[in-house]
Amino acid sequence: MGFFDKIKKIGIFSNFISELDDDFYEELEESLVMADMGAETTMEAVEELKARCKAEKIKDVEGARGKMREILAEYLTLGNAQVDLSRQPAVVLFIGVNGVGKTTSIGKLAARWKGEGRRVMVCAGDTFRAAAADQLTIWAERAGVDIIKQHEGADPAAVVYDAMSAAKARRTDVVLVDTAGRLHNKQNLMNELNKISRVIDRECPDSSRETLLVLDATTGQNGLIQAKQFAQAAGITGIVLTKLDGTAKGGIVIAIAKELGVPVKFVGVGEGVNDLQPFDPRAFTEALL
Ligand SMILES: Nc1nc2c(ncn2[C@@H]2O[C@H](COP(=O)(O)OP(=O)(O)OP(=O)(O)O)[C@@H](O)[C@H]2O)c(=O)[nH]1
Ligand SMILES: [Mg+2]
Repeated sequence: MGFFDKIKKIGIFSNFISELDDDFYEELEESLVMADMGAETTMEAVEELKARCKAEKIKDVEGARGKMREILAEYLTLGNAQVDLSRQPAVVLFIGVNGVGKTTSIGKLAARWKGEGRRVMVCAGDTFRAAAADQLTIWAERAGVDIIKQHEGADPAAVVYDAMSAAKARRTDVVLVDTAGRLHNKQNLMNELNKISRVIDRECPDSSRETLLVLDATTGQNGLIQAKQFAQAAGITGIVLTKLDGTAKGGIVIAIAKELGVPVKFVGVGEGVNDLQPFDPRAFTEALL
């Protein structure tokens, strides 16, 4: 069963009484918190809904449902949802804690962009474990894209340097950079990312840049905490929310988008190469409500 089907099953609005009374708003709040939207975001959204229903004299559940979708869609469209690949070689850096799906998402996106006719390269910036480069190599071969890697334990910034040089020489359109998974409170995160950033600035000063934070949707509210800490340390331009196939609680997307003002750019809905989709706020809120 796909994520949207699961979410539909929650049917936030389905068993509601027909009047917009206190019970209605209470039950709505409960449902949104259950869907992982977070207490704070839920309360703000429901207050906003009350205000709009009052101002626009909406008195029925159907009308309220439409308004709620409108409010959540507004939260989800803060910031630019597109990935900027306009100035080549565009560089897209993937960061996030262990096991969230960074390498897998890179593999899927490399295949997608290659399929769109772009010249794609992946860069094995996770030098922490030898297996990391092996895993990325398999994805690169599958997608038919270039890979730049070094030995285990190499300086990630040195691998990125190699990738930038190769990308310029080969006229690559986009370089996807993998990084080692790490806890958001590790001190060296900022140092390492800064070093990588300086290499890119020096080698490819005119390139488009994105830093995508990869989050596992099944971690719920903890994802919001991770997102806040990474945002402070690294300046993220977008979120990739993975493993939505494993949860019916995608409301965390709304909490993150609203609280950080950072758009969700892609969602992962499975382990296969085609299981990564551009995030569609309208389809999402319609499925949720
Ligand atoms: N069901 C499902 N599984 C996913 C998705 N994305 C990734 N995975 C799985 O999650 C596991 C970890 O994925 P990786 O890509 O290795 O994660 P990572 O962030 O690179 O991990 P580290 O390099 O160890 O930090 C793998 O088994 C993936 O197949 C998704 O959208 N849905
Ligand atoms: Mg990895």
